Amino acid sequence: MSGSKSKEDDGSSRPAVARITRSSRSTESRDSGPGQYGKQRKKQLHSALTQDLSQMSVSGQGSPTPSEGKQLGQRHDGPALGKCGGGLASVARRMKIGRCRNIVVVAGAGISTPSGIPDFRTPGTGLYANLEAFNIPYPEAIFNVDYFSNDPQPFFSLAKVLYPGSHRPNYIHFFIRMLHHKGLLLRMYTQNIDGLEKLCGIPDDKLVEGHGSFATASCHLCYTPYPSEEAKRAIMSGDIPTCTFCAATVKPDVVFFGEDLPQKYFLHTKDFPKADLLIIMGTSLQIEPFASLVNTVRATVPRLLLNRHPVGPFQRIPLRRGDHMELGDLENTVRKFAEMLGWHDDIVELMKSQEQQCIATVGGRSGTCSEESDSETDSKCSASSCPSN
Ligand code: CNA
Repeated sequence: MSGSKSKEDDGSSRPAVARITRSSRSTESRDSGPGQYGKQRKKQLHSALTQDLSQMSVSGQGSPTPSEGKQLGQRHDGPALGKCGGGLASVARRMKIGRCRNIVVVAGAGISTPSGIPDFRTPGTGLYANLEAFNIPYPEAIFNVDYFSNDPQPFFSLAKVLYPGSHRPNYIHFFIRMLHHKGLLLRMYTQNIDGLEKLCGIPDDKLVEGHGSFATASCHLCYTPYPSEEAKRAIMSGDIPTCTFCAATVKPDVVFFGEDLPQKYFLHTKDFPKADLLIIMGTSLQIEPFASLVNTVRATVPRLLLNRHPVGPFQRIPLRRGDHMELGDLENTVRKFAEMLGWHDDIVELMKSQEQQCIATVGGRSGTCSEESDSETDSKCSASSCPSN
């Protein structure tokens, strides 16, 4: 975790780049609505639809009707132009011929919905649609540190759902681990706080948990560290853990709005310029600085969005050259991707062996099964497992 989360700290003692806080981004400014921007966008969309769309690489599960295509031109949030498919296959081809050896993954809550953890924004099932349970006035309050200071209960109720231990990583997590196993993962940047990346065996040095995690805890006021297991025990049994130094409420080191991101996040300044493929999965790209991070790969680097609908720069028509998206259920998409790469059986095998280890570790006891991270590293990628072979 960042050692410099203090809101009192004006950052003047550090270079400007050393402190980035988490913030929610306004959706209004990006939606086409009345006003000049809206008009320009409509015009752009209209001409784009009449152009040859071959450079757009968009596909989706299910075949969209002509009216869906039209809707897409107006508001880019439904299944997209299926007839322009091939994005996934084209990226898989690049990977197979060895042109992607430094892959960066940016992920969000959508990779964990198949594990039974609700995301924020999916209508109906997302946490934002089910706020009554948390008794908060507006969705972001749940991650607002001032709100937490007055009333930690809403966040603690959510924490009970998200605390590592009750959910298992799914096929998508293991696909990312397989990227590492094949020596292709430069780094995974996750916004998730559920710890499933670690649990599936993605090693620490390959992982940036940009919004922190439940692995450590500290006082939300003076940042005195607090034993994470004790914090968990208190929160799970409905108690409030308090700081041994100042008696303020302790919170797991999940990054709230306005708090600094962990120092590890700054690895992005090295990673993104080095990336030769960016895979973005299961995120609405509504939270900064993650949302803008995806724009920092080199202009020639392909970006692949795997999500239910277009988000961030993928809402633009035409797409940037080299941008691809595959829309639909993420687990199905990733399975399809793995099949194209010839990795499906390996992933299933990996999942099985991890589950067996988990059963052996936990035995009859309840609790979290220990992480067994991949011992393979990029350099150890064996000749037969390297996708270029
Ligand atoms: P979000 O805003 O809820 O967006 C999730 C995106 O994933 C949406 O675009 C969904 O359409 C898409 N999605 C969800 N499920 C699927 C699926 N099965 N197939 C395809 N697409 C799917 O969440 P973000 O991650 O963008 O927002 C960042 C917040 C959410 C972070 O600060 C997290 O801490 C926070 N969060 C994390 C978790 C977790 O750790 N599992 C859960 C809920 C919220």
